Amino acid sequence: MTPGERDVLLVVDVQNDFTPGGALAVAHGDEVVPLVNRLARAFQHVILTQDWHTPGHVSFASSHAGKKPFETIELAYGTQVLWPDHCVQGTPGAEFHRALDVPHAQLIVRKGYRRHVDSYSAFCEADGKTPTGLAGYLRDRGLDHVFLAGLATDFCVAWSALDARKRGFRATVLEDASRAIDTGGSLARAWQSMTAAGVARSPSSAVEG
Ligand code: VGL
Ligand code: ZN
Repeated sequence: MTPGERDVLLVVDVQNDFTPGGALAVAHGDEVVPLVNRLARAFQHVILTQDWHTPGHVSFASSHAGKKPFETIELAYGTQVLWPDHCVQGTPGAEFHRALDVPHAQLIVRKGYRRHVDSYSAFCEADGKTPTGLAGYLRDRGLDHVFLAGLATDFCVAWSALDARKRGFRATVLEDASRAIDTGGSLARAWQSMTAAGVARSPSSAVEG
């Protein structure tokens, strides 16, 4: 397919902390960068997301006495996986990967910037009710098919794709342009939910241009 006027590429969290050497490195996370750069040139519309946490964020294991990264806790809004400190606002780890080359990106959606609420999804925070504004932005601009690439397949990519479907958008995950964290079976679960919700999966080579 050749991306058209109503198609948008959502590049999820291609940031230093999610790539090798980073605080929450996704295995082979840097390998998505050339694929994303190629894809982005094929799209008229590109949006980036940026994980953007406060110091002492509720999703950090270091904020909970006796807890280690990748353990979970129950919060008012549900189960929260605890992570190493990552993507703290204004730090080098929160910057986009240096090889990411998408100068024509039209919007950067920052998320997870409230200390007591996480946000994997680019559409809605983890409390399930606080919108980021992305759905309204897409509607206002007549964009109705979201193509997703980036990090990580089983968290921010999956949650964004599921929320896109909930809000009536088409959603396609470009599988080889994404990489997963895969903790506690999260990748298999993410694909189960995405398939059930009508999220399509496609190789990035299907996108021409
Ligand atoms: C992400 C865990 C914590 C992601 C963000 O980008 O998938 N994962 N924060
Ligand atoms: Zn995060």
